[in-house]
Amino acid sequence: MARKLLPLIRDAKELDPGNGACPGCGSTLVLSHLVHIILSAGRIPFFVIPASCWTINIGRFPQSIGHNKISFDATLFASAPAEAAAYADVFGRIKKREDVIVVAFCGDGSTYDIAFGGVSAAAERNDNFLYILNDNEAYMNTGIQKSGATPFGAVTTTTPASSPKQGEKKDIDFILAEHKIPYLATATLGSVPMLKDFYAKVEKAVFKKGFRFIHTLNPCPPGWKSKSEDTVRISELAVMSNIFPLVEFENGAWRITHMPLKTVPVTEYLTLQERFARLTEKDVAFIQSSTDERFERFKQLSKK
Ligand SMILES: Cc1ncc(C[n+]2csc(CCOP(=O)(O)OP(=O)(O)O)c2C)c(N)n1
Repeated sequence: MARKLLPLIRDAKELDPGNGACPGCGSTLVLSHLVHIILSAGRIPFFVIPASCWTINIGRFPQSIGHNKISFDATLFASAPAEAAAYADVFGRIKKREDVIVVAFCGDGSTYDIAFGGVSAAAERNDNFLYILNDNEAYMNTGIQKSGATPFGAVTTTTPASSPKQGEKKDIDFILAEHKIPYLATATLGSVPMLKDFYAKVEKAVFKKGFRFIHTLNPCPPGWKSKSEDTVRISELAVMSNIFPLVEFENGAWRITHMPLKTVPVTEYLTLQERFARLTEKDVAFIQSSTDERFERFKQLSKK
């Protein structure tokens, strides 16, 4: 992967300008680089995208983006994992198209809540496709409703300022690892080392078989009430504060893939997002301690 990384990154232009995504949308970066890595690896992606921002961003003719570089099927939430499995079977077993990789690109509302049973079933069957979780921590396309991925203390339209989200974010990484899947990783596009980390993980996942799951955390300026120009910085701070550790689960073992050179308090991440404006000091202390606890767990697991 060290080979020609910078030209690869520089040439990642699979999504044309003028697509339907909001300014500063973190998942645009992820999708663009994802397609680029897959094509550079000599594979053709076939996307399955359940109802979400990306069914709108990607397919509104005539502004549909990427021309013919992205083929996709827009599906219902609940059937997306089963449809991805079926496409993988048709391309692989029936048509012998080893060059095609099926990618399910699904939001957090879909993954954590509405299609959760289908995701679990596909993981348990070890269906042969790559699952990219586009986690922007709420149902964004329909107006910022709380999902199972919404973090403690965040304001959404269904957890308003008078009563921000009380429960914690569902821990999808550990839940899926418990399905004993061949590969799971986390990624977010902050600094260049984090981008490199993403490239290495996607490349690895492309060449593996079975159910591969990459959890990407993607800032959403309208939903997070953050500035568009802060998206990359927020992603970087998510990692530096250990709110979103960059890890990998492979052959039954956890590994931290990127240790921040400098750790920062969670407040640095939280204050760039107005959705957290209602947090009390006690809330921040709670977020800090649960963040530290979870990161310690990854550290212990990585040592094994
Ligand atoms: C069963 C069902 N319920 C609700 C909707 C309406 N709907 C369309 S997109 C969407 C939001 C999806 O949220 P998420 O999966 O987090 O993706 P994002 O919009 O954030 O990209 C909803 C609720 C739907 N299409 N189908």
